[in-house]
Amino acid sequence: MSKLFKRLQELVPEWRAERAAILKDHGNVKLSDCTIAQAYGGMRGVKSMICDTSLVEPDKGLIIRGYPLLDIKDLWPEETFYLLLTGELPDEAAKKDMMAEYDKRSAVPEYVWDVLYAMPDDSHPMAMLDTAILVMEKESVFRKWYDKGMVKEEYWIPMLEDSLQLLAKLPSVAAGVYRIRYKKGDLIPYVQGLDWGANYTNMLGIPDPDGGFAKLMRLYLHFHSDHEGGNVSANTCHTVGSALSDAYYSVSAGLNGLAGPLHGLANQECLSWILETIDKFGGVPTEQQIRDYTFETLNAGKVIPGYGHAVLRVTDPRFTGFNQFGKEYMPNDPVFMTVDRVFTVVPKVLEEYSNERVKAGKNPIANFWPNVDAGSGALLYHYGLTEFSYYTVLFSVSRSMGMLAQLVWNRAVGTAITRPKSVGTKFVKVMVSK
Ligand code: NMX
Ligand code: MLT
Repeated sequence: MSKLFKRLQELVPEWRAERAAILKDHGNVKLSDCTIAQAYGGMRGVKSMICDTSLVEPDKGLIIRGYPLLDIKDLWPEETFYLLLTGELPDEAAKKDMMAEYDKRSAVPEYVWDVLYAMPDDSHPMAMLDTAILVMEKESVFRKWYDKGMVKEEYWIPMLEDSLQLLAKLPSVAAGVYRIRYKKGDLIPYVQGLDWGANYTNMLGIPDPDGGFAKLMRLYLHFHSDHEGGNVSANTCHTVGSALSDAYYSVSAGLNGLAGPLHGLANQECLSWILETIDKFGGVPTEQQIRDYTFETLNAGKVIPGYGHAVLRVTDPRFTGFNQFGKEYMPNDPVFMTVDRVFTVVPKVLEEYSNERVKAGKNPIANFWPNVDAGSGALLYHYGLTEFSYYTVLFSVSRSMGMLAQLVWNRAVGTAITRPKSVGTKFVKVMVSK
């Protein structure tokens, strides 16, 4: 029995008792109102779900189980998952135990490779990853237990097993997607005893003589792991899971949302935009050139990828952490230098542009600052991962930790099936006429 499982066995009854007491004593307390603008506007800011794994404060950014991200930036992803689930930082023994739990479950069924090799050569890597996850659904322990019959209190146990199974295989599957999609040769096997991040790096097959890429990978996997419950991927996974669909269905669904350009695909768009500017100006662009190109992009009706956020109103600490990494390990890399210079220019341009939009009767841009996607691509590019249409797969491997931790937690506390009430335009018109 894993240390994680044992600890959860102790914690789950406490969480249930806490939830029951809150509901019994304060169930009628109002958390939020919802205006018509919010209903039309993606429910922005409406507090209508509970998520304990992490919190995003508009003026601070990601806080995982009470720890601001940059205070725990050196955690390895194995530790992140333990923290997300239990709310506690694992000691060295628990970290090693997590690695052993992944090792035990790392073998990828052969049929996954058959399916991936059979996909069209020009499939998007995200479509490949999501298909690979979905095709493994038949392995679900949750579904088997459910079909046999289990009590609600047990739901989290097979959900945890499915989560560990999936997480243990994801680095191999994601690296396989890379090697198959970009025709890099044979698959590279998983190495028992090597950590999750280094294993993933190794299986991509990109030379890493000084271990710098593995270091970046651990940071990357940790930073993207969770962003509270309302983001598109987590929220989708949550909704699908609330119907008691198993982890394979739920995570695959969540990742289909991550594949959108306003969400996780922004990281590929970002690097593409940065490389375009370098190409256009024949090297690291000047501030004036970046300013001109930013306006050109906006005037063409496009968004500046990597900037703005639905919740954040400051620079994303994940961007700050990646920027610090770049300054330490690749200060003279032209792609990194461009990202850094863009950071000094784009927020001011977005502010000016937003003011013009308001004068023209449009919505302001709510946040001018970089989000997680603005800088990560330059770091990956530096280490030789240059196929940027692959970048959202890396985000996915990491985000699966948050989605799965939320699924286990929700099944542990008995969260109900999601079913908000929708209203029609007629209803709105009647409301406003009163
Ligand atoms: N460039 C140009 N316009 C923008 C930008 C931007 N970076 N950010 C927001 N706007 C526009 C937005 O399109 C909207 O216009 P309209 O009313 O005409 O539809 C207006 O400003 C108001 O939007 P906001 O309230 O500021 O932002 P919202 O919460 O709706 O959306 C994002 C948040 C993140 C979707 C938006 O800022 C965006 O599209 N950013 C660029 C894409 C990106 O970086 N996405 C990655 C987010 C992080 N992640 O990994 O998921
Ligand atoms: C995320 O990491 O999910 C993004 O920053 C988007 C969000 O939080 O809405």
